Amino acid sequence: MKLKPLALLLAFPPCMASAAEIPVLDEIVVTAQRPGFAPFTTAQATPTPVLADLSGALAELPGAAVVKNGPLTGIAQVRGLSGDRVNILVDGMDITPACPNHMDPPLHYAAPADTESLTLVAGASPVSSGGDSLGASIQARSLRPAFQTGDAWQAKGKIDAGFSSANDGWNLGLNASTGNRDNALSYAGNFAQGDDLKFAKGTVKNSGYESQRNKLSFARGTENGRFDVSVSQHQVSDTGNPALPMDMIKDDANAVNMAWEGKLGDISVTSRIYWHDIDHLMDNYSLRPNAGTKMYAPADSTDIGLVLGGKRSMAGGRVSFGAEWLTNDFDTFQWNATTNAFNSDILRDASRDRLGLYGAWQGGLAGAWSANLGLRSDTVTMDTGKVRSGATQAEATTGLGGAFNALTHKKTDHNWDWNALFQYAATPDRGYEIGLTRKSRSPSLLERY
Ligand SMILES: [Cu+2]
Repeated sequence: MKLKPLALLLAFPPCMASAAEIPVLDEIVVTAQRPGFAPFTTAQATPTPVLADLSGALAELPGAAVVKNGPLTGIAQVRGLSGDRVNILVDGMDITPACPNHMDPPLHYAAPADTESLTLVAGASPVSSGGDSLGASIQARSLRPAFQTGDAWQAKGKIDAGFSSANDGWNLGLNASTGNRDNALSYAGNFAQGDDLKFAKGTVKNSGYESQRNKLSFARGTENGRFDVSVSQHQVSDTGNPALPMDMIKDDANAVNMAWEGKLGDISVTSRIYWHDIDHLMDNYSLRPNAGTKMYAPADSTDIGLVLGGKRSMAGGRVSFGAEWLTNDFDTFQWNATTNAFNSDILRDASRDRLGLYGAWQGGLAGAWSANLGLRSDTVTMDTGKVRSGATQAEATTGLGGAFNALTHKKTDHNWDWNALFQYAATPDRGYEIGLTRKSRSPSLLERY
């Protein structure tokens, strides 16, 4: 008999009410893009905000590894291809590292505390995910300012902090935002510092780091889309690169990134224009003992990009098309600090321009088959100036420098890519994919010259 009250309770739980009391909700119509053809090798990570460098999050993804040449230097490697062979976009920006040793690979310019997601397509990827690369595609995306409901401005904030006793390292992430129905404004700050890494019998020399990142973002909702603009500043100082012959003494970058996405008639449009400028300095004596010749090497890399893409329903599926125009200006030279004299140019007045055009169709085939078929062209034009050498900084006329200066440096490549990806949905939770792609890339400025 003692069990009866419990049985009654289960039969008539407190939340149960008569049908007449159930409120009838308004019909809600959700309008969104249907998910695209995502290759099965797509994986996504949500980085922990207390990472000093975002590349640490990449190692969690299947097929990916990180070549860690320093605490803020993680070069992406996916299925054996690394560096420039992997296509990496940071908030849609294709960033050319300034450092000839890639102390500053693209993910170096993403703030971990501000990064919402890191997406990897490890295998055969559609041409729309990028060109001029042989391997995987990686996209880092930061938090965008969020609109609120109603006309009143509402404020939100977030603080992330971490400490590591192994190197007395600390990390601070700040995010403050305010917005209403049509406008949103946010500030993101990410600060990290650490000393040399300690172990039982000593320290790992040149493994300390210091970074400061600040970003202001504004978003405006329009009738048929949204406009975003962000201005960011990135400062790194006295960061070791124990695996390389020099250390990163300074790495400052500024960026302006503007995007609009929305609908133009039946077409979903994404557009972006950005400027990203890096001022890099490395040397072989400030952070490490050096009894030999002391050298330093400044480098400057400026990227400007214009990206336009569209999608619309067509031919029983979805057609996507786009154009990307990217230009990079690059300079780097060596200075002898022991004699306080110019040593030589590595690259002088170098430039690399790329125009990418693509078109793709994706949709269902017969039965449970679906496909993504794409074609892409990238035209890459490179050039560089004559190099100087010696304390007089005269243009070289003899030796290797003279032979290089006697050549014509301008080169143009026409590269073609295509992809044919097929998926078969055997059951709702089991599928098969087969894909064939042709990928091509032109050498980087440093590889070519
Ligand atoms: Cu460097």
